[in-house]
Amino acid sequence: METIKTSELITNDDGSIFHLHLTPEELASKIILVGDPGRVNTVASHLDSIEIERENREFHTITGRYHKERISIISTGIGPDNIDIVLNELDALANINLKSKQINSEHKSLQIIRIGTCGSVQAEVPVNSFVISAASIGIDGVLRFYKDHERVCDVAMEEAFIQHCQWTNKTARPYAVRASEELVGKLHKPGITVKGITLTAPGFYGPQGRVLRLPIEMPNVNARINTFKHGDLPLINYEMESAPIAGLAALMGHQATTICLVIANRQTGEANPDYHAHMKQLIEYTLNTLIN
Ligand code: R1P
Ligand code: URA
Repeated sequence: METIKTSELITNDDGSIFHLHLTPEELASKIILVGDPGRVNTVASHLDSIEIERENREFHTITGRYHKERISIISTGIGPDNIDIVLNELDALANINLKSKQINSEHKSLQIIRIGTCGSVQAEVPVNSFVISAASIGIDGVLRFYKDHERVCDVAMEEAFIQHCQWTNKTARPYAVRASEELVGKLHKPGITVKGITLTAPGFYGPQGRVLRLPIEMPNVNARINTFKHGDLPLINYEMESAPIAGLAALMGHQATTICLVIANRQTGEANPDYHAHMKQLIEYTLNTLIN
C-alpha cells in the first residue's frame, strides 16, 4: 500500500494534523463549519458537554455533545483557500491513518454544515433572512485543481451562468456544484428559510462586484447575477466558502451544505453589522432542525 510522504501530509509532534491540530479521535462525524473563530463559542454554548477544545491560527475547534449527538464545531476563517486546508485535513482525519500515512481500507463519510453570513442580491430576500445553498457556483477556482472535478459539477448550470452573466474569461472559470439533497431537505422549511444558488467569491470587494476606489472588470455584473435562475433555483447570495465545501465534500464522498444569515442586501443597499442576535437564532434553528 502506498505511503503518503510527510511533506504532503504534515503532522505535528503530538500526532495531530498540521493546521487543525486535531487527532482522528477528536473529530466527530457531524461537523459544523463557521467562518468566524468567535462563532465557535456561540455554537458551543448550546452543547450539553465539551470533550476537547483546540486553537491554531484561525482554526478553532470544539468537539462535544448536543442532545447526545457528538458534533465538532470548527472555524475556517475567511475564504475558499482556507476551505482547501480544512476539507483536506478533515478528510485525512477521517480516512487516512496519520501514523502510517496510508489510506484506511474503509471509507468514512462526514456530514458538514456551514453556518455563515452572506450578502443577498435579491431585494425580496432582506437582511436577517436565512438562506440555504441548494447549489453553489464557485468563482474561486479551488475545485478546478482537482482531477475529475467535472464528476461533481453541474456543467449545464455552469454554462448557463457564464452565458447569462457574460462572465469574463480573465478570471477562473466558474464551477457549479449541488449540495447534499438530504441535508438541504432537512434544513429547508419554507417560510423560515429561502433555498437557492449561492455564489462563492474569492474576495469581499471586487470579486463580489463592490466598487470602492478601484473599478472592476465586469461593471454592473450584479444586475446580471440577480436575474440568474437555473431550473427552479434563483441565485440568491454571495459568500466566500460554500462552493469549495460542496465540491470537495462531493469529490471526497462526504455530505455538505451551507446555511447563511443575510447581513447585507446588495439591491437595497442595507447592511446589519450588529447581526449577532440573528446569528444566535440561525444557530439554534440549524442545531434543532439537524439534530432532534
Ligand atoms: C466575509 O465577511 C466573511 O463572512 C462570510 C463570508 O463567507 C466570509 O467568510 O462568512 P462567515 O461569516 O462565516 O465568515
Ligand atoms: N459575507 C460576504 O461574503 N458578503 C457579504 O456581502 C456579506 C457577508
